[in-house]
Amino acid sequence: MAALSDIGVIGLAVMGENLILNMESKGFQVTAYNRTVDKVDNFVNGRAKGKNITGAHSIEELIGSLKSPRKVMLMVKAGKPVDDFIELLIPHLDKGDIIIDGGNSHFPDTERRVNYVESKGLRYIGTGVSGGEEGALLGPSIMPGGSKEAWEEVKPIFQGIAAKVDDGAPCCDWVGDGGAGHFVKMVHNGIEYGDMQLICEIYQLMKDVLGMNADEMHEIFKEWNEGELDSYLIEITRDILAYKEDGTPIIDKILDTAGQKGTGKWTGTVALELGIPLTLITESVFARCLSALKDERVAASKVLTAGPKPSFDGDKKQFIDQLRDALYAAKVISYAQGYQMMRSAAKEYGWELNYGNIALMWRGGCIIRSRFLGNIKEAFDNNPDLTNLLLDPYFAEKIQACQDGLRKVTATAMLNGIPVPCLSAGINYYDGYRTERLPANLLQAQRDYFGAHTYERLDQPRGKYFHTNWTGRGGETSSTSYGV
Ligand code: 2AM
Repeated sequence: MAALSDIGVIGLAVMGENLILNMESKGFQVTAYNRTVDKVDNFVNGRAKGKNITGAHSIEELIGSLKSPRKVMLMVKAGKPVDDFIELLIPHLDKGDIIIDGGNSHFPDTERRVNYVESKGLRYIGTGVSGGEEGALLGPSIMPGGSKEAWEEVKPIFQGIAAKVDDGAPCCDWVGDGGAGHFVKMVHNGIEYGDMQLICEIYQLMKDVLGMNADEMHEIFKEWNEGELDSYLIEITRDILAYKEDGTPIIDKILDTAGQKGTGKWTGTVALELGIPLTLITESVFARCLSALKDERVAASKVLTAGPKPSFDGDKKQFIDQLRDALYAAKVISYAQGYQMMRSAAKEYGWELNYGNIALMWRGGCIIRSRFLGNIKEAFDNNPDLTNLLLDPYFAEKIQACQDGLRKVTATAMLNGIPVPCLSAGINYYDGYRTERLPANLLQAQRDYFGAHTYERLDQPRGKYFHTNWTGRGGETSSTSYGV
């Protein structure tokens, strides 16, 4: 009889298969199962041939092949399939066994499943797995959360297969209770949306304002990737710009409508629910939505013809340096917003998040991997209670050095009629965050005028509320006193 397996994986789509092959290559024995059982045999006799991978043809066979405490990882479509498999697994599992969901589940679902599975005497982990198909095979970023006592059991496997950075540190650590792992994965995806849109805005400025061609832009991204912008997304942008089809850059032939699978939207929605100004990421989601209205945009371009035509008569080299600074500054702001949201969620959901470790988990293996995440890790390691990344001494100096570039680039874009929703969200946040006195005094006055919502005063202690009878008709009753 074959040795018992260290882990069972359900779901033989590419991500599942690649994770299994990764686990096996790190010395773990794995059992593979799939709803459509034919795929089990195809896999075992194909990519898994000759490896320490066992195929199971039923849930019973899968469960019977596992070492105790049993670990079963779901790599199936998010949503109902995860709940269905949990129901199928529960009757076969014993106290202390662990169900792991490695798919792209929304964190409230994971939060609910942790409670449910724990109520059955079992343990549950919901984990973000990032890095796409290649990451799954060679080393993804893994963000697990859920039943804390299960962590020691799965740690050797997860850290064994995760990407490693510089000093060999794995891009995987315990994130927190409940849905914390999938929450952090969701923020990761939102940040990915923001990073991508920022690069796209810079690209459009290079192309339409500076009139650069794909080869020229390729050279700039190549240079940037050797400096502090060094990251996977800059690297692939560099390579995309160099890619030719029949001698011409393929980028010039690709339709300008963006798709989305919804995880960026979740990030924006949750930010609104938490009341966090996650402006840059949210604009990046809307930018995709606007891009999708291709037919409307084509029609509008014939009607709304008033507006500047791009032109540039300044110092091109200087503007390219400003573009680099703008990209860096906006990226710092986007991450600052993402971290602010994680802090707020931790408070709301009672999670103890280690922000430095989160940066380390994203440092390698995933789409947003970058050199700069090493600096973010340092910032939170130096001060785990940092309120805002922009206030860390390193980043405060950096953002102040680069803000002028972001400002000039955004202004130039607007004067040239180039839409830059994310760059402008970045500079607006920077200026908003550092403004001691915003015009919300007027806003409070308006609210008090029409709704008797009251206001606090600069010349009185915080927490004391005042109402003015603005028109002489409203009386002295404030809304709090009549309970609206
Ligand atoms: P399948 O091969 O039987 O379709 C990615 O789609 C993975 O999720 C596949 O392993 C797929 O199984 C599984 N999957 C998709 N929908 C499912 C469902 N409703 N129930 C169970 N597994 C499902």
